[in-house]
Amino acid sequence: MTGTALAAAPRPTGTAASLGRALRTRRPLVCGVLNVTPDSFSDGGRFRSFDRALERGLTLAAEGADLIDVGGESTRPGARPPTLAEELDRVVPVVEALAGRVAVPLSVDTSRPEVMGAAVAAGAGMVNDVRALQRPGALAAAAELGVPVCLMHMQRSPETMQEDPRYRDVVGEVRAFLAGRLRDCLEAGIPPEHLLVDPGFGFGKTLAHNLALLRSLDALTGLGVPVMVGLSRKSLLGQLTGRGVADRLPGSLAAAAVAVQRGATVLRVHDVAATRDVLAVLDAVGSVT
Ligand code: 7PM
Repeated sequence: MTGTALAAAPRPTGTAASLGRALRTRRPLVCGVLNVTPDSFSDGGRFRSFDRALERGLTLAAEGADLIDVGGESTRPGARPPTLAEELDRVVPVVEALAGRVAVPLSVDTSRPEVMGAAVAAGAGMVNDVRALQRPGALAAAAELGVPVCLMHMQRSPETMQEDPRYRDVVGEVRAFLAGRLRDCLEAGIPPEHLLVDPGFGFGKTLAHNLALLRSLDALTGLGVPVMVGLSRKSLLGQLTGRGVADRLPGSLAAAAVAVQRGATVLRVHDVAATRDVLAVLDAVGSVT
């Protein structure tokens, strides 16, 4: 593969159909992370967090994101989950505003069927669910919406997932879980070309578990659908480098490069422009598999 091939790869525009096409090329895509969380400092409250999220989304688009993942639930270990009304209030206005302003497809990071429906109605073209559509009604909702879906592996729940995670065979267990969810999605009528899987780095995993999954990412590409990875700024990089979250860009870029060389198709990242540079270099030397 050459630099020309990357430049010539179809760039997704704002629809689920074109996102599906871009995914089928298996060229690596960069997904920008857009967290819409309440502003704890200002009593501007939800209006200020809306403004900040919109601005951040426009920046991610300008940096060349192929996809922007909008999420209103912090899955930080131990975080209090938002109510349904809070999550809708955070996510839907941002999706609606961005959909009207950028050509980049939007994904909604949620486990709630109501949020999936409202976000797709507001212009989102994909669902990213860290609970892999296991909440009641989520599988049926996603099937009905007809958009691509990313199924992520998590052991237990965000509240408890980092309390002594254990596996007999982490790669085998994550692969078997995702294979089972893929089967359920196909049975529910989601077409295979709309499905992605993600090992869920940091979600109920120790450093050793995360490294085993990254090393053996080919076990997941073997499932036959694109693999998404979220490694950007995660604590495994802090464990490896000793750095705080603000200083993890070099580690994040190294991890992204490894993931692409091991077959990842979607990189979920905070630093879109820097990640695009990594892809340009890998592609030029034929390291995009
Ligand atoms: C606090 C801790 C806030 C962790 C946010 C996070 C993934 C995801 C997230 C991922 C997919 C983050 C995570 N991570 N969706 N959502 N894969 N598919 O670091 O790895 O962004 S939230």
